Amino acid sequence: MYRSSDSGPDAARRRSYDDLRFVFDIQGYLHLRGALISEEVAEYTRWMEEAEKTDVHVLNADHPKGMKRQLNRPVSRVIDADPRFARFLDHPAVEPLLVEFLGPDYRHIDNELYYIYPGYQGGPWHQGVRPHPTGHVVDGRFLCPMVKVFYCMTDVGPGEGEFVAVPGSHRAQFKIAHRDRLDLPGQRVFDDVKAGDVILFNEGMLHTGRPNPSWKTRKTIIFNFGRSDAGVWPGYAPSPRTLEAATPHQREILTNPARVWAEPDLRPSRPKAKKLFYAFCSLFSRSKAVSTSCSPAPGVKGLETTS
Ligand SMILES: O=C(O)CCC(=O)C(=O)O
Repeated sequence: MYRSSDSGPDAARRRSYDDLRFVFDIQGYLHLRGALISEEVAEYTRWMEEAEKTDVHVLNADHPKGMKRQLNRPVSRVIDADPRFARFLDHPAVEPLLVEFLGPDYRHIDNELYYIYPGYQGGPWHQGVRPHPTGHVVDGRFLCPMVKVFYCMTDVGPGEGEFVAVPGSHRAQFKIAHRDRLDLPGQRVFDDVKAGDVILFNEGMLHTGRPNPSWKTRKTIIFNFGRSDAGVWPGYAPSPRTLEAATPHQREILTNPARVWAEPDLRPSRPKAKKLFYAFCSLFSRSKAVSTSCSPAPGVKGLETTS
């Protein structure tokens, strides 16, 4: 409900977009409920049933060593198993958000059909990239190095191998011991998911999958993205057949200038002029007045990217 007279579809669209950007910034993730319509869920479920039958050794016959870095639970490189899955590179439910968080020329890093089977013991807590003091917002713009998209293809309730994350940890200033821990303080367990929901998150956020003591399999189509300078994760370079079948825009997303993934160095650093200034100040560090005026400014003003 809004009090202002700023109404109409454009205003509503702008406001909901602003809301999503706000939430992604502070939480590090978005849970887009009902992002896929039921007809889509039914269609993609049929694609998945076919892709599950893929012989992953045949799929990777061109580069068997690449399989070392793949999960294949049940199929990594699912766009190569069935190029129709390239749809998830620029699905309209997420594309504008990827442009906002990664830039208009965002790139593919990896993709999977990812299942959490009954009996799964749970994974280790991890982050695909380091946290960043401002959550990768610099000068009012996102420069996230990695954003992952989960197209959730099954309902997920409590005790069904849920995805779990620590909202806000993409900007954590302190480390937390997370080895061998099932629960972390501040975590959010995604136990209210419906088939057709999309979860997308900043890979700087701590996350993992919980044990699955149920009889249900949690099924997700995962697509992972980076900025224009991102390379693919080893073992995930798309096949020529996939590139040929893709649309021109999808082909662009699949065309990484860098051959393999490397995290860009976004640690705060001082611009050169400031560095010289501080060096000059340190020469006179015995003078109280000078050393006080030279104390480094707090905050993020000195953030630079290496890309
Ligand atoms: O959904 C899950 O169980 C965790 C997946 C995950 O950690 C990842 O894709 O990085």
